[in-house]
Amino acid sequence: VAIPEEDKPDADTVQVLRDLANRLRIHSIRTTCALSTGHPTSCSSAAEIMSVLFFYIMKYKQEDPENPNNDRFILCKGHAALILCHTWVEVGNILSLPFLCRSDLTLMEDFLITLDSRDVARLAFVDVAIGWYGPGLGTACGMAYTGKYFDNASYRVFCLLGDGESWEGSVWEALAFGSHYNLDNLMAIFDVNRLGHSGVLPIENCIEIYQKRCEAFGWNTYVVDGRDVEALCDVFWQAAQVKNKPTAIIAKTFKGRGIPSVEDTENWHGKPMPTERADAIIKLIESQIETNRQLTPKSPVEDSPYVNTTNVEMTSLPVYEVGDKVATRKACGLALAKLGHANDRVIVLDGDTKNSTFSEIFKKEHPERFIECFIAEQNMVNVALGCAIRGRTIAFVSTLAAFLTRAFEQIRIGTITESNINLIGSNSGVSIGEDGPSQMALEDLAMFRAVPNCTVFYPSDAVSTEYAVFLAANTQGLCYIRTSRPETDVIYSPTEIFEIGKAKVIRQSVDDKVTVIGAGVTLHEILVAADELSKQDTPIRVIDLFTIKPLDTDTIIAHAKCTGGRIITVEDHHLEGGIGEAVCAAVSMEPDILVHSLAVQGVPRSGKPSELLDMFGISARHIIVSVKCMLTN
Ligand SMILES: Cc1ncc(C[n+]2csc(CCOP(=O)(O)OP(=O)(O)O)c2C)c(N)n1
Ligand SMILES: *[C@@H]1O[C@H](CO)[C@@H](O)[C@H](O)[C@H]1NC(C)=O
Ligand SMILES: *[C@@H]1O[C@H](CO)[C@@H](O)[C@H](O)[C@H]1NC(C)=O
Ligand SMILES: *[C@@H]1O[C@H](CO)[C@@H](O)[C@H](O)[C@H]1NC(C)=O
Ligand SMILES: CC(=O)N[C@H]1CO[C@H](CO)[C@@H](O)[C@@H]1O
Repeated sequence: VAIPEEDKPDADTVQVLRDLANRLRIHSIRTTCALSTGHPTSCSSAAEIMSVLFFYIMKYKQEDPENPNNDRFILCKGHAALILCHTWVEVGNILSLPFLCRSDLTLMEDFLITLDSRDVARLAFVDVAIGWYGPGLGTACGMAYTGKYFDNASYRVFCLLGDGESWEGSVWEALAFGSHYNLDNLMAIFDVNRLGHSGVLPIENCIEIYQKRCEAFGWNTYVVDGRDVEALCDVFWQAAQVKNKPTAIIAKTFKGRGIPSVEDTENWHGKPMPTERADAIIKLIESQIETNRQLTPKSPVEDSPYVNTTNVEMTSLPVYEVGDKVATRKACGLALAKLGHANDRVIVLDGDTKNSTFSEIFKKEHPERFIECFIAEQNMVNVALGCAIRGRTIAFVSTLAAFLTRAFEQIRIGTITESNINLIGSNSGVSIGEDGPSQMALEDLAMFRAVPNCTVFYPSDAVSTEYAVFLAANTQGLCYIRTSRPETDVIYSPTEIFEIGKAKVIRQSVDDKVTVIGAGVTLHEILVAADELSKQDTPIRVIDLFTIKPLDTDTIIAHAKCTGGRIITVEDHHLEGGIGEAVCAAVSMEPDILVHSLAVQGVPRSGKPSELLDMFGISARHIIVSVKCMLTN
């Protein structure tokens, strides 16, 4: 289909778009020179793409970058951050970039970060932090999925990737996802400038090869000369007519475009132009500018619904009775389904494990809010980040805890973006039994504890699991909920009050000799040990942590002091980075407290859950021995 005359940019507009691109080039060269750092050549290759997108294609309110009706833009190739900032200067939203100093720019280019944590203006037009290449397209998929299926709104999602970046596997996971879910509101633009950081990329500028690959992944595709603003306007118009398929635009570009003896040559990644040459370069580019006109972006269609994702209330108490036998993974699935009734923006993503994590219960009750992400965990976390951006949804990601480790980088990025997603890892530890060591998450607590501001829940029964799910939904920032496979006793009454950072003391007497701390399956081993020890006149105090981070240091120290300073921790996790080390760190300033930790050491094996708890030293029998040992030494 040919683009109708009325949608074609007239000759004047074409020239203004070219001029805007050149102005963006000049700004990028100037700023990077002034700061002696930055990526002017990465900016330069994308200048026409940026001017066409922001001044001819995208629909948004220039005075309100976070407006829910706006088209979204994700700069996957985050090192070109400066061109995005200068585009917004040209858009007129920010007058200049007065706050930029050298370290700000380095930080911004590395992370495309929201700068508010450093007491400078927040870049309201940046939705997601991207300095690690690869996650942008999956995040864009999440935003597009939300736009199409949850918001049912007209806004579209544009994302700009580097060709070097496209060697990341997560880009291909996202391509598979985007076409499977017919995300026709999603446009990926590949800036194929032939060069990466340290050299020439494998398929150079054979844009047809990129095109075939994207087509094979089910995308509608175009190849285009990325310097030609009319051609770019044309393919973006074509793409907007296509239903049920996302579009990939493969743009042949030149790194350092417009800069003599730098354009398309190696060794210029991340280097400002030499100051003695900068003026001449800028003059040359300026000589191609013919107008001083601005263009006003088109207004968005205002059809994005108002959403409220705050203060989700538990409308009825948990239905369990003390003594019921329920696996926490199942209680988690049931709690998600209940949460979904309390707020219609709750969504759940799973990676083909829904009948193990029991997220299938949520799916059954809220099929339109369940996203099957298949076996692509990195992409699943990226999609969830995208769904949660701008507070559009309350997103829960569930899979086996072991499989979340492969999405660790995506999880880290979540904290930089101040993302608000919740991760559920089920089937943790050796207590999964027969499935064997590859499926046993024994390092997940270490991983999530290391993430800044991540709240780590490790509930021990069905009631506390339900409270954990509701607390996570109402907690800003990343949350992790660790659940277990075995069926265990319900130990709490439905009216018990749970708070983040508050442990429960569940056995207590004046004669207690040792404080024993656990969570999840080990708590039940501790209770068995406590019964046996109390028959033998050695009562112990038992603490259920509920959250591993933040850790209830006050409760731990206070109770340890009542039991002669003796603490034993028991966990279905490796020693390194787990509950034992968290407790040791918490009591490290207390000279009279001694901690002994029981944890899974070495590589486990397949077996019956109870056999494995015993084999790896975290069963009731081992707890009894440890208590006695500690008292005789
Ligand atoms: C995951 C990851 N690996 C490596 C890097 C280091 N790095 C930064 S930019 C870059 C080259 C990017 O090339 P390309 O995607 O083609 O972008 P452009 O040429 O437009 O700068 C590399 C390797 C990174 N930022 N993230
Ligand atoms: C969002 O919904 C909650 C729960 O119904 C309510 O308490 C809160 O006031 C609402 N927030 C806004 C901004 O409407
Ligand atoms: C999930 O489904 C698979 C295949 O049907 C089955 O083998 C497995 O036992 C199921 N798991 C659960 C927990 O129901
Ligand atoms: C982390 O949490 C602290 C305390 O709640 C808060 O002050 C800080 O802003 C948070 N940091 C980030 C990056 O969210
Ligand atoms: C903007 C948008 O996508 N609107 C859609 C909302 O849902 C109805 C019914 O499925 C569609 O017909 C609209 O096109």
